[in-house]
Amino acid sequence: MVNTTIKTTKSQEIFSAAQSLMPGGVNSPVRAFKSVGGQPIVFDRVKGAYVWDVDDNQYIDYVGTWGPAICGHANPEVIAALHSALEKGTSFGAPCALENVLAEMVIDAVPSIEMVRFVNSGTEACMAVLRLMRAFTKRDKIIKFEGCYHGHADMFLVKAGSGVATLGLPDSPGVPSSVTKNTLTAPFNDLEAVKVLFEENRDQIAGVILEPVVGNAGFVSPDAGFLEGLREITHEHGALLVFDEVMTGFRISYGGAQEKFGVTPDLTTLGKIIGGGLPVGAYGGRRDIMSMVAPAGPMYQAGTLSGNPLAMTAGIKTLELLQKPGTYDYLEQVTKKLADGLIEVARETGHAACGGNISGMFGMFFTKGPVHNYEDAKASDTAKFGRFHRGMLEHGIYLAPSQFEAGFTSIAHTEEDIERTLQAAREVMSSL
Ligand code: HOZ
Repeated sequence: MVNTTIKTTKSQEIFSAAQSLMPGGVNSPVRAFKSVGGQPIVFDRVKGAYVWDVDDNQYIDYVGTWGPAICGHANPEVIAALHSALEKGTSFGAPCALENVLAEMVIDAVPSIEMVRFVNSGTEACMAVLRLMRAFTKRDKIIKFEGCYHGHADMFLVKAGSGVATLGLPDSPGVPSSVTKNTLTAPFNDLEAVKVLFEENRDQIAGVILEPVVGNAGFVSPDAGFLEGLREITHEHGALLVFDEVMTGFRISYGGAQEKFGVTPDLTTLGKIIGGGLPVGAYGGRRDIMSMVAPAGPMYQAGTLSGNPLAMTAGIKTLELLQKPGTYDYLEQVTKKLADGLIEVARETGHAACGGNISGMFGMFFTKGPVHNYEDAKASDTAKFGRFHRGMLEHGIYLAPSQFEAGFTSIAHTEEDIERTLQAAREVMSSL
């Protein structure tokens, strides 16, 4: 059933030509496959659970354009809605009714959000939320967690996950220490470390920001009591709790991690799914805090393409599709089958591995684990992951090209897709 001899001549030609046109041949570092070796495949088209490269090889996709494709790539209903919206124009730079519709959907779904501001990416949402945390509390310091990634803004590039972890980069040149001196870090799942930082920086910490389920250091779940503990500590110190739900929002449940775990932060950032595959981000939260944002209040943040009608349309249709009964049960069912199956295959073939899933988000590390934080994740055999990744690609399975990224499924993935994937994993792991 599996294709073990893919031809990727056109991909190679295009990627070689890209080298002199764009840094590393890409517009976002992880895509370059640097940490897994070999060359990336160049995509031609996507549909449902599948992607096709320019050489016409088909793959079962577990990246889902890094999360947004939860209803399957190029979902016909999303595409039809976009066709109609296109007829009315591509950008307004003025209020439009679609913004109200998506805002209401987000406010209804996400427990912490009473007001929302749409932006164009998760990075932008996190930059803005940081400014808001500081404006509201009149404090400068923040706490983030090692291996968590909140976009590429200067003040978050401290012990960051995603591409920074993938490439093993030290904190980026070009980021002045004067900017990061107020970014304190702690290991994920370590409440004691957070308490110590608050003690050492009394009345100076604006808040704590985290991915409530980490996706940018690979998939790492919060330990029981961790999110609740952060809620208590931040309350106690008059600081804000911010969930970066760019990955988890509308993915691990309709209301995100805060609904799943029953812990309500003060502010939340979103992206990916709420744009249905078009560029969107959002930040929102308590009305009293959001009322500080201009023009309601003095904290400035703006954007020409914010609330773009096409992005709003794709987001609205995607959320409508997700509201259908059974969506999240189905995502849990197929993703659990995949995540458990991968660990079982690793065990059968003699590889130390650990991993898991929550709804349509999953991960697997080549280490016996358990993985509670970035330090644990780094114990993973990344060279083995690279060989596994390449083998899976050759068997028609497209996985995130980094050990330090979560995987994503969609409602378009079938049980048969999962079985084919596990069969491929069995063949590849047997040969590692
Ligand atoms: N930073 C993204 C994943 N966490 C990768 C985005 C991309 O390469 O498209």
